[in-house]
Amino acid sequence: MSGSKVLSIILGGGQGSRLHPLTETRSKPAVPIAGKYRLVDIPISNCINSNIKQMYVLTQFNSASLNRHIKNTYHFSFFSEAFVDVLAAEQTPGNKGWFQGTADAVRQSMHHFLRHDFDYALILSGDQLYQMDLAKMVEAHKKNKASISIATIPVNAKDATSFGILKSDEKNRITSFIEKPSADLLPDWTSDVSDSMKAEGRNYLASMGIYIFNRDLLIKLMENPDTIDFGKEIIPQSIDEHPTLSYQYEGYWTDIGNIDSFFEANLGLSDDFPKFDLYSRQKRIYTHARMLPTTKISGTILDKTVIADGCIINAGKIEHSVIGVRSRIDKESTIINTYMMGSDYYQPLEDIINDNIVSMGIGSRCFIKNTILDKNCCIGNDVRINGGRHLEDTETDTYAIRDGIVVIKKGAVIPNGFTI
Ligand code: ADQ
Ligand code: ADP
Repeated sequence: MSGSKVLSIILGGGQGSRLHPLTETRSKPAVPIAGKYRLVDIPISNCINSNIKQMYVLTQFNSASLNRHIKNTYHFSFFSEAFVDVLAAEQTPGNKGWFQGTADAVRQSMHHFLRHDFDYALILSGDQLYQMDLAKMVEAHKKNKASISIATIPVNAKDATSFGILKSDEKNRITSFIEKPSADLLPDWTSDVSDSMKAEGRNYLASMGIYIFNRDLLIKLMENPDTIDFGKEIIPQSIDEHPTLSYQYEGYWTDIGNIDSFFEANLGLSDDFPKFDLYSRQKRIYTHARMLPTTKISGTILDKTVIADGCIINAGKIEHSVIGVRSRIDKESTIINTYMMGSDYYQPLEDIINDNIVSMGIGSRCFIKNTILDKNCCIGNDVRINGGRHLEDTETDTYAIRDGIVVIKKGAVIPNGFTI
């Protein structure tokens, strides 16, 4: 990548509410994942590991937790040009306020980008779990003299309808593209993929929503105010005119933009060999270094469980779960298939031993299954939450149910003996 300057633009989420209620009080990039990270740490870490160190995060609103997280985490040397800046949709005389779509978000922020001297704009999604060497993609873009590059991955027919699907020629130049084709159109969109991908039934080449644009072309394309989305307009309208490269990737990559996939991706980290490798030396994921004490566990049977720093665990059993920073779980409680995000702070001991206060964390003799507990939840004693497909989607002040997964809202207080 020597010699070329890359500016990274991370799309942090639109008005959509696919991660609701986790996005009720914070912007999407600030949603906590894997017990100690935030969603935005994934694309930022991929960039840092690829030696791309100038980043903007575009978000619909500027939440306090996102700003605090970025400020507390990404400290670059005073002498370096590196930065991570958050840009929220802003109302100016020239625009309507909210970003209308992905291309509109980039268009509305162009005046910030153009202050920088970059050759290529790298556009990344903020809600994907993957570890990719983005510098190799930039190299391929340059080598092939592409004007646009799209990272692509083979997917199966079931997934193909949720993505942009494309075909390319023998030189990997994209020849046709369709955004989220209906199932009846799929037979026309198969590609010649590798034998291992074929064996898994992954016969369709999907866009990963990761794009490289040459600077001048991006400026030109952003001049047309009628184009709102990359997938719906910019890409299909550009491929005939501007050489567009398919940069094929076959590693682990998953979209975590809704509650179901977010839940699965988090619990997947408790597998014996997780597909997403948090233990890699080369592909490290960065986050806020909190200086927390070690975790203390007593009398708990643990199976396939990931526990972050600073927890105090006296539970009876925890199985196939991810337990986040500063979590407290009391005696004889059973936790199964659950992602507990943890807490932002410790409560004073006098509050925890006061029977009249439902303390932060999980009380005694609880049963909690198929649940996401957002930060700072206070679950009383003898609470039973049995998530699963038998439950219908619903929402109250303290919890929501999405696809059978119970989501306890941030800071919710669930009284003793409550049952879901
Ligand atoms: P989708 O994921 O459906 O498809 P979209 O909803 O536009 O596309 O989101 C792309 C990314 O941009 C996400 O990270 C999202 O949070 C963010 N985003 C969306 N609207 C935004 C806005 N107004 N402001 C800031 N960020 C915003 C896209 C492509 C497909 C491709 C898939 C791969 O359109 O072709 O296959 O990504 O996941
Ligand atoms: P983290 O990255 O550790 O999740 P955040 O920046 O999101 O950190 O917020 C955690 C910080 O919030 C804590 O370090 C603490 O200083 C602060 N905090 C938030 N609410 C409270 C509270 N009610 N009492 C004390 N500290 C709080």
